[in-house]
Amino acid sequence: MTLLMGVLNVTADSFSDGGRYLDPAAAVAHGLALVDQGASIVDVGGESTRPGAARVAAAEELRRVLPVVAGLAAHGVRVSVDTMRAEVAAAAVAQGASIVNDVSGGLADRDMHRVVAEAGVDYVLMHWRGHSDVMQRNTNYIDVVSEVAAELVLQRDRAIAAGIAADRIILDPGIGFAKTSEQNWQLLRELDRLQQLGHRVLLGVSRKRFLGELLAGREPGGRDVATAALSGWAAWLGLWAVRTHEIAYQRDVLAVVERLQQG
Ligand code: PMM
Repeated sequence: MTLLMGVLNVTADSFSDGGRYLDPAAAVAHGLALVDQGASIVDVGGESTRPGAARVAAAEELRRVLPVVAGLAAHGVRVSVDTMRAEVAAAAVAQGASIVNDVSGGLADRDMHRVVAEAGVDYVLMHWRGHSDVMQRNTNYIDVVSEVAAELVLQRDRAIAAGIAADRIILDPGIGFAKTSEQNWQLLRELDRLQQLGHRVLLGVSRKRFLGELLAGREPGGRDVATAALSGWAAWLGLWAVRTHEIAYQRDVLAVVERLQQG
């Protein structure tokens, strides 16, 4: 069954939930609410990756993320840490995170693969072509699905060479990261080609801009039904997990798909 990974951004400027959970107690409470609603994993991030965003200093990222990771882990929550920094990944694992979600796939910090290998935890390796301030200039593809797959395989091979076990690696096409809307739709149509690479696959489409474009400029908070439709598609294909802000609608959609698939 496809899992729900709830989004918990401890940031000032994420496009959908920025600024709401900067207080650690509020962040932990929201993470526990996501679990109550049906999330199996809570993904804690301290740095916004919204297109155009500037980077946050490592010390600030640590200050935001660590108390929230520790607080949720103390409640028995399966926590993933959304970071491109090896230093943050290592510290979060020490506080109880059991998944490192690296949107750069190891490209942003050359120590990341080694640190994850030493930690022996699951590793989400996302397709990425540069930091948020420049990524939307890197959307030149001839065949987006083949190129994303090939670039994921390259990083996957580097991760394995650094000592990460193959079955710890989860691939993610990086919807909205160095992709136009049309390229996002093409990747979504052909998700099965990523599954054929032999790893678990995670999908993150929640409330993203291409859904706002489809819905005549609808604001992020009004994109959860569209997100749920894609969660249903992901579940139908058998993806490992979907990363979403909203959980209750998503859980219902996953229950429907699961029931349909019971032969
Ligand atoms: N998208 C965002 C952040 N982290 N992680 C993974 N693995 N996949 C994604 O698609 C992804 C991610 C951006 O969304 P947010 O600003 O709402 O967190």
